[in-house]
Amino acid sequence: MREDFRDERVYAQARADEWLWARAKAMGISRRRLLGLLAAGAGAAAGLGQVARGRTARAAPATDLVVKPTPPEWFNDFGSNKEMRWEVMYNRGYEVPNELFFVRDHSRTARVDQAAWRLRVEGSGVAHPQEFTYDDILGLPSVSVMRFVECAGNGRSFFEAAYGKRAQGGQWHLGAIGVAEWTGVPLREVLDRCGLQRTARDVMPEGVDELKVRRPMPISKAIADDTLLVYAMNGQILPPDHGFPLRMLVPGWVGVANTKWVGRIEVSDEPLFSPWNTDNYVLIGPDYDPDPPSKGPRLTSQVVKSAFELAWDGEVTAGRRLLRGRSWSGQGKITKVEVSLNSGKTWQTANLREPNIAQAWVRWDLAWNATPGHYGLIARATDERGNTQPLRVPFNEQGYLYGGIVSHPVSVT
Ligand SMILES: Nc1nc2c(c(=O)[nH]1)N[C@H]1C(S)=C(S)[C@@H](COP(=O)(O)O)O[C@H]1N2
Ligand SMILES: [Mo]
Repeated sequence: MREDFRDERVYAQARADEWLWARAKAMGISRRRLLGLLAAGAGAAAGLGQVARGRTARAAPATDLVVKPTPPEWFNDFGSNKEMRWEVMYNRGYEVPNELFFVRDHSRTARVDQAAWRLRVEGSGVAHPQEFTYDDILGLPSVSVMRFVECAGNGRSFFEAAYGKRAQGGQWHLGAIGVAEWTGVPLREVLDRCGLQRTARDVMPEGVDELKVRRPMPISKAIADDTLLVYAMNGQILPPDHGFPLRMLVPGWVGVANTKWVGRIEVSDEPLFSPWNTDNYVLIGPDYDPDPPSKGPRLTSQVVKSAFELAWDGEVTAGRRLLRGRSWSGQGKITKVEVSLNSGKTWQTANLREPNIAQAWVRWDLAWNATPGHYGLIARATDERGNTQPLRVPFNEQGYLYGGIVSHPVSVT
């Protein structure tokens, strides 16, 4: 049977299985013996450095997939992906604390030994390929910026709400986003030290995770002032789940560009391709044309979105309430947020609170005299470039960039 590699889960599982076979082979374990080990249970296979899942073995407990605690009060659980529940942000500060930050792992969190780790920079676009140790990186000029990291699939479940047809992938609501203060070395500083050539065209950071996730970007984005190799998050050492020892920050762009656990960077005179810009993270659907070798337009910036700091389908007690939420855009600052308390019949303008940082988000609020009943609350933001949230967005098979307005169900009791 041919597997459908457009399905991210199938793709990831196939890659994980290949990795397991390769690893077993390297350890001199035959295919037959490996199957025996797997049949004997996940524990026996753990000696291979990982627990097999899916087709060949029982699912590993979800707790093995990420390192930090992810209690159900804070996160919706999608295996190796943990969606932040928006109610945890109610009336909180600007950034998302590291403990509450969503996690998106294509396979699982990589555990990296900082002493053995190296960053290798190579390819036709650099004159002097080089390796950097962790200390080398810490010794380079650094900056701190407040930015979001958001999964391209954030809001995916709303394709089903809009079209009655489910897009492939985790059915996120709106919690696959977080804002943090990221500290690190501008990627340009590292590339310059490797003799970046004027002919360089594409840059592809690669993770040391099981799947070696690697998502190319154009040189223009790679040398931007705020495109960073990050080693600290909200003033703490980068946690394992978020890419320790080093991750990319590619502001405003699709989450997958923010490669975690970076171990290698390829700089090339030629356009670069990987499954993460040919098969995945491209728009496939009736409104989009293929762009060979990619199956559709390759994703770059995130779109405008808004979320209420409220439980999904939650309850609010009647009375004078302050509705709160946040809006963001990959393309600039948010300039306006409108809220409808009656499913779009009438709109009011929300108060924006400082700070309002481009490619991060803005907090907003609106007084609400809540009377008992069921409500569909809608927020619609506009950014400084005039991008706003449409009624709905064209369907794409993998459910990316759902920036349409969303009706947030709430009961007032
Ligand atoms: N190496 C590697 N980098 C990765 C991923 C991954 O699975 N492996 N997931 C990407 C995706 S799809 C997203 S949305 C972000 C999520 O970052 P976070 O887990 O720190 O929130 O990391 C990106 N970087
Ligand atoms: Mo993502």
